[in-house]
Amino acid sequence: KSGKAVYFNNPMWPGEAHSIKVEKILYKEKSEYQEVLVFESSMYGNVLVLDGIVQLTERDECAYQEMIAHLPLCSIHSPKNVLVVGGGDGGVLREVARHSSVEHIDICEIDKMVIDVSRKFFPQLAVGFEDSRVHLHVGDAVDFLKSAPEGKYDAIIVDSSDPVGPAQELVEKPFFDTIARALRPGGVLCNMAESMWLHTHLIQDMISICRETFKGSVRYAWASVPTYPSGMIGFILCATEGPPVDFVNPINPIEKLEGANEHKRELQFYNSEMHSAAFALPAFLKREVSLL
Ligand code: AAT
Repeated sequence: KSGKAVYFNNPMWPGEAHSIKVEKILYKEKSEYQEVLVFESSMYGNVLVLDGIVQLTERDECAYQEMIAHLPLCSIHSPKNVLVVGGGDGGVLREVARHSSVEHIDICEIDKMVIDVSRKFFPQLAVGFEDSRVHLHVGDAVDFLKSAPEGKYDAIIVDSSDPVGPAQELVEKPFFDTIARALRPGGVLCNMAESMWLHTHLIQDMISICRETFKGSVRYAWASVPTYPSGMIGFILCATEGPPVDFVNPINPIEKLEGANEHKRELQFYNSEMHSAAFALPAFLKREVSLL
């Protein structure tokens, strides 16, 4: 009884719930920040759930991790310094590591339990931590970015949870200010940005904050991810003032990157066609968030 009430009352999608059949609960603990649950499903492999919200499944994680990493990294020439915010499962690191131009990858994840659980139950994501370019920082990304050196990063990828728990501040203006400061001129941000069906207002707010903060281009892209609310997820892409960035037409196409597709596992979802197509938006969204 109470379980149902919890899932249908999530303020991010009131009155809605998506169900995935549980074969076996593999792990359930309260960390300092959230409830961490891993279960084996019948159709989607192992599933990671934080505070009752699906963060990833083995079956469809490829769509989210590949898009959030390659949309920004294929939009600039030879990215070298990259920061991942959140992403404690390691999946985004695995994707960033395909780019041989990258020399240094910082990751700032708040919850060590997510990292430990991923190492145990999601080895094909946690493999991302094994790359020698990766430097792990366990802590709040808000603090990490406040003290990050100015202009250090070519790209920042915000792979964070929904803004109801520890990720609350990650959708607010002061956080975006620290990101813009930490990026080099012409550097890029790719930020997880919810569902256009459920969160038009949140997307609108994030886009107006980003337009104020980043003086280069600001665009919205999306991809199909069946186990996320409404079956899709969006991304906001922003560039700081500097060499102009055309997000829609990748200047650093993955197909030309040496070894990117042989790197331990083949790409499952991302290619240059998916990249450009991701920026095509439905009429209602263009109108409501006044996107070009
Ligand atoms: N890779 C896909 C999964 C995620 S995980 C998001 C991560 O962000 C979690 O591990 C969470 O602990 C971390 N996080 C949350 N707040 C902070 C913070 N303030 N600083 C650093 N890390 C943080 C994303 C799934 C998207 C789900 C969409 N519905």
